[in-house]
Amino acid sequence: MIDLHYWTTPNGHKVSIFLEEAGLPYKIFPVNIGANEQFESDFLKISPNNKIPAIVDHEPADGGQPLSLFESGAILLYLAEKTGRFMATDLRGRQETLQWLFWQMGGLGPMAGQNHHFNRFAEEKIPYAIKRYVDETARLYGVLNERLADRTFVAGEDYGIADMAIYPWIVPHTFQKQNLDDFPHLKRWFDAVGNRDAVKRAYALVDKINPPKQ
Ligand SMILES: N[C@@H](CCC(=O)N[C@@H](CS)C(=O)NCC(=O)O)C(=O)O
Repeated sequence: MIDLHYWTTPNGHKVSIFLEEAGLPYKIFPVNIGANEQFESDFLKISPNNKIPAIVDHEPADGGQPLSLFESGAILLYLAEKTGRFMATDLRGRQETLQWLFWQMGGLGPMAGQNHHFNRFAEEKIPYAIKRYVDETARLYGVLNERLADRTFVAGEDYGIADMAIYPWIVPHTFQKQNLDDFPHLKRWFDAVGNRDAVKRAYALVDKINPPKQ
């Protein structure tokens, strides 16, 4: 059994998508980041950077004590290695996945996150900051669009953890002031990933855990 410390945000969705895709048994422990639950001492023991997602694997492959992990990229990699799924194991295929996983973790996630912050959440609307992050998000969408011009999924012909890491950061594209019609290859991929049953199940958790306020 895997404990998933989760909230209904892009980084949270990455891990729920993996767990649904792999059919691994898991239990959700909601961490309401809007209510500052990420700062509670029990959670900090698992996730010292006070952010979701985090997991605890009660059946690690070494048969030892439960293993806890934070950082969504590290979690996806761990789960791919644990299950032997959703990442190529040959030298070159593995590097394709890792590059794009790290591209998401170091580029798309942080830049789109700042885009959300300055566009939506900041009380003071700072035109310079909004433009900087909207433009950078557009640049990254362009890079991804090119990448998807001649392959089905981000790492190649097989769907995997790079797709799972990136998809949740494209879902709020309207928020990020991006139009998917400007990125046709990305749009084709986005629709294909969004139509997967496991992805739909992962997103259905939102209504259960953090339903939109009426
Ligand atoms: N690099 C981290 C980022 C995680 C992250 O930013 N989580 C956000 C929600 S998407 C969070 O928990 N924020 C709470 C806070 O910053 O206090 C990862 O990918 O796991």
